[in-house]
Amino acid sequence: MVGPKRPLFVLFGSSIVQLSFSNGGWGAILSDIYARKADVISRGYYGWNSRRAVQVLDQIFPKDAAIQPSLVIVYFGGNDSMGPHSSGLGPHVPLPEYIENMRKIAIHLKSLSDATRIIFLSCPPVNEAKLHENRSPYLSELVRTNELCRNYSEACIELCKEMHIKVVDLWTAIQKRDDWLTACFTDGVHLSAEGSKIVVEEILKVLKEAEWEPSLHWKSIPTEFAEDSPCDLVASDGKTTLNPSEWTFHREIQWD
Ligand SMILES: *[C@@H]1O[C@H](CO)[C@@H](O)[C@H](O)[C@H]1NC(C)=O
Ligand SMILES: *[C@H]1O[C@H](CO)[C@@H](O)[C@H](O)[C@H]1NC(C)=O
Repeated sequence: MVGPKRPLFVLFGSSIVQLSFSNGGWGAILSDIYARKADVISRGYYGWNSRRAVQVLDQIFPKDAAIQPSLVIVYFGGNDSMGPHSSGLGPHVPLPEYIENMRKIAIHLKSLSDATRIIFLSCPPVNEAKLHENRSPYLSELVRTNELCRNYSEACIELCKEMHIKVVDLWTAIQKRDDWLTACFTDGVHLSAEGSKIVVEEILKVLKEAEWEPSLHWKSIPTEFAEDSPCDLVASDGKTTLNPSEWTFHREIQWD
């Protein structure tokens, strides 16, 4: 642990979470936006489905932890939605089980503390042609279609409505861009920096609009050690100092 205490944000999910600190990913962007405000940490597991997530929920989010997360952003579904393999092995999770697993995750997270907020991300689309092109000689054929992604996305959104959980409809959000097929992925599945920007925009929109008390939107969270100091840079008047603690002009995008 390091001090002072800041709100803890946890990103929990499969590869779209694990890779979110790579290549201008959405985890890295959130971490930058919340610099000096909240600690954004990743519990992302490449290749995981919701079944594996449920098996380790108590280890990742112990109920008796001294500090509970203020926000958990959850993403599972891409791997679950892959078609079943004839051997019974592989990441496929049938839709009804996926919904029950996501429900278990939500119930567990809600039980951590009254102040733990949750956002689910639904399954994003895939570029089917690109996936086909990238077929790996090391893997059995994977059945992955955009229609399957949509069905898992819709089921996730439905569950969130029922459980009053905030949700980002990634399947729809990504496809709003005309060039989504080429712009939003690195390999047809995983998000490029452009795809990640959409994820960030959607998450910030939820955080801004949520009626949560206290608000978790970045502009509402105090900046650590933001007081003026005689050690700050001296202004051109030669008498005062300039406090840089709230500066954001280094960012390529001025996030709202
Ligand atoms: C997706 O859901 C629709 C409507 O429930 C269903 O008719 C369709 O078969 C599903 N698609 C796949 C690929 O499972
Ligand atoms: C699912 O897992 C496989 C590896 O097992 C990975 O290649 C794929 O990108 C993952 N997809 C998502 C959307 O998490």
